[in-house]
Order: sequence, then structure tokens, then C-alpha cells
Amino acid sequence: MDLMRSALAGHPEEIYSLLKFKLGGCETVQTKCHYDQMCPSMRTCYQYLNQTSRSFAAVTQALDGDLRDAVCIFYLVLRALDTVEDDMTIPLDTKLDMLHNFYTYLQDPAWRFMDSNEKDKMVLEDFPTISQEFRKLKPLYQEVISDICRRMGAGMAEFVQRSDVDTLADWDKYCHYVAGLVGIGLSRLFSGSEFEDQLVGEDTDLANSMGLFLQKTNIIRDYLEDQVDGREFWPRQVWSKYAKKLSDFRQSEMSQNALWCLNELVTNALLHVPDVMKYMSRLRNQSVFNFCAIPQVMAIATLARCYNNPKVFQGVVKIRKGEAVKMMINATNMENFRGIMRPFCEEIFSKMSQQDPSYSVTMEIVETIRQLTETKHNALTIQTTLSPLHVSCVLVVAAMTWQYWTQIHWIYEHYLDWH
Ligand code: IN0
Repeated sequence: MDLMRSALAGHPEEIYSLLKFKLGGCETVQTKCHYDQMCPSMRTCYQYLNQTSRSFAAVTQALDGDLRDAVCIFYLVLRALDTVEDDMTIPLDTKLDMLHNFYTYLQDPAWRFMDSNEKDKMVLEDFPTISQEFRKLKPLYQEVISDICRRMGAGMAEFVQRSDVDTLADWDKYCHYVAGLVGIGLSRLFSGSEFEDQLVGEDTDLANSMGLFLQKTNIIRDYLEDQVDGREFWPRQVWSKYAKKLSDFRQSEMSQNALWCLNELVTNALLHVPDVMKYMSRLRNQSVFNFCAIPQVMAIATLARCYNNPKVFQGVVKIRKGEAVKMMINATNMENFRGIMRPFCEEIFSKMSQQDPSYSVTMEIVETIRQLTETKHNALTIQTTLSPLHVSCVLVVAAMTWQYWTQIHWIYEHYLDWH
């Protein structure tokens, strides 16, 4: 199915990536986890990680040394905090109390919460298993995770009491609490593990930008989903230039204004890219590089897809699996990272219109990103112009390979069943 989608979209090169990935030849996400050597509670934590996220779980399990368990626990603890913030069935007073005190629950072996209806409620119901593993981490890691939970809980409590995100400064502040702090915490874990330089953990501005770029992209992409759920994260300072109510963008007659608002927010998110490039260029450990690079390339791909796209207001804007896998496999060094980012920047450029009120600001950041993503060979950028003949040839080869592989796989599985 994914193969057909890539082929029909005119990107047969993604078929190669999908096959490579399915055949297990992807070191980027090759797990270094040995579940049989783990204690049952840590094994449970990895099960939760695998249930809550997809690609993220894979790159986390490929992290080196004690960083793997620390990031796994950090992620689950943050998931638990996020689940409290999201749960609209918790009375406001109780929620504020829980958000402020959340970091203290890490030290309480008995704390759990059984009254959530959210999809990830298991991390709250089985919090004792997670907090038990938290208390086994080295003290430095525990201090980082606890400090981030304290600051994030307080920040979330501040925004839970407000009805919306007002100014652009508020937007940055909200994103700092829910994602920038994650970047700051992770960077301190990287430095604390000694796999990365101390500077990575000390430069909180760059770490913050890493999180802001991801979170702003999520907020832009999730316009419709958040509207349906009765949530608004687009900053009033921007949308009020184009509409009386944020929900007006759902009406099709508003489409030009909606697109201009969307493009202004995409432009704002792109302003973080220079910091992202600088942060990434400082990373030295391969597993940390992959872990950080994958969400960033997914984000720029999502932004490029969203730019000037009316689908943001009518449905879901998604990256094809073939495209995602191709990026995951290739985002392993700075040269490739630049080469992956650049075509998305060009995709945005190709969709720009001079009538757009943000045109000149968008142009300026697109130019900057162009310069920052200059590569020696521009190898990964040759991908758009493939003739129908190429497509057909690749399709035939892919179909044959697929047939061969599924048979081998079938035989292999049945062989395992019998023995
Ligand atoms: C993350 C981030 C994340 C990873 C690596 C480096 C980071 C540096 C700064 C900030 C965040 C960083 O990555 C995940 C990615 C993820 O979960 N992807 C989903 C797909 C999706 O679309 O949701 C998947 O299933 O793979 C992320 O989005 N967040 C996150 C949370 C905790 C940690 Cl420890 C790291 C969430 C967020 C809000 C963007 C910070």
C-alpha cells in the first residue's frame, strides 16, 4: 500500500527506501535494546514507549549507553504530565494542583492516577513502574528530569487558566513550556552522558529552538483537530489580522485569509531553522544525531506540505510513509541533513505568491535557509524529475522484489512456527 502510494505520487525512489527499511537494513533505528536482559519494570517502560510513539520509539532504542533508559523514562514521564494537561474531565482545581506537584510524584513510589479517560492513561495508572525506574537513573539524570517537570508543570498550569494564546511572545512562551523545556532537558542529558560536549547542554537558546520548531509545526498542522476538540493554539496576534474568530477559517469562503494566516505562522516557525542547523552541527555522537535529526526533518517536511495548503483547514496533512522512511534512513550526518532540508525550503519557495502579506519576510528566511543548506554535491536533491519510463521500470522491479520478499518472509515465519 505504502509502495503504491509513493509510486503513484511520482516518487519511485521512495520504494527503494521502503524496501530497505522493511528488510531491516536501517541502522538508524536498529534497536540496541536487549529486552531479555532487562528487569521486568524497565521492559514494561519500553512497551509503553513502543505503544505511545512510532518512529520516536525506534530512534530512542538506538541511543547509546545509559542515555537510552534515561530518554525512555523522560519521555514517559512527560507523556504522563501531558496526559494530565490534556484531560478535560479533571476538575480545574485538581488539575492545577497535579500540574504544580507533578515533579514530587517522581519520588513517591505509590503515586498513581486512575481517573483519566485519555488514550495514554496507562502511563498514569502504572506510574509506580515508571517512577521506580526513574529513581534507578543516575542522580544527574534524575535532577534534570525532575527540574524540567517542575518548570513544565508550572508553565502548563499558567496556560490552563487562560482561554487562548494571545501574542506571539505568548506563543513562544507556551511552546517553551511544552517543548522548549524538553529540548533543554534532553540537551542536559546528552552532555551529562558525556556523549556530547558540555556546550550542548549549556546553550539553552538553541535547545529551546529545537523544541519550538517541532511544537509550532504540530500546532500549525493540527488546526482542524484542535478546533474539533475545542482547543485553540494559534496566536490571536496573527489570526486576528485575517478573521474575527479562529474558527472562521473552517469556512471555505475565508480561504484566502486562512492561507495568509497559515503562511505567516509557517514563516514564523521557519525562523527557528538557523538555530536548528547550529544545534545539529554541534552533535558528535551518531545515535544522538539520528535521534535529534529525524523529528526535525519530519517537521520541515510537514511545514512545506502545510504551506499555502487549504487541506490544513479541511482535513489532515500527512507525510507519505515512503517519504518519512527515506528521510529517516538518510538523516545520519550534517551533509545529508542539509540535503534533506533544502528541497523542502524550495517546495515552500515554489508555492509563494507576491500577493501574500508575508511574502518578503518568507523570502528572507527562505534565502537564509538556502544558504545554510548549501551542500557539496546536492546529492539528495535530485529527485523530482523522473520520467514515466523510470517510474514503470522501478514499479516492475519493486513488484517483483515485493513478491519475492513476502514469500521469503512467509516461509520464514512458518518455519519459526513449526520449530
Ligand atoms: C520529543 C521530541 C524530540 C526528539 C529529539 C530531540 C528533541 C529536541 C528538542 C525537543 C524535542 C525533541 O520528538 C518527539 C517526536 C515524536 O514523538 N514523533 C511522533 C510522531 C508525531 O507526529 O507525533 C512519533 O510517533 O514518532 C516529539 O514530538 N516530542 C518529544 C517528546 C518528548 C521527548 Cl523526550 C522528545 C513532543 C514535543 C512536544 C515536540 C516536545
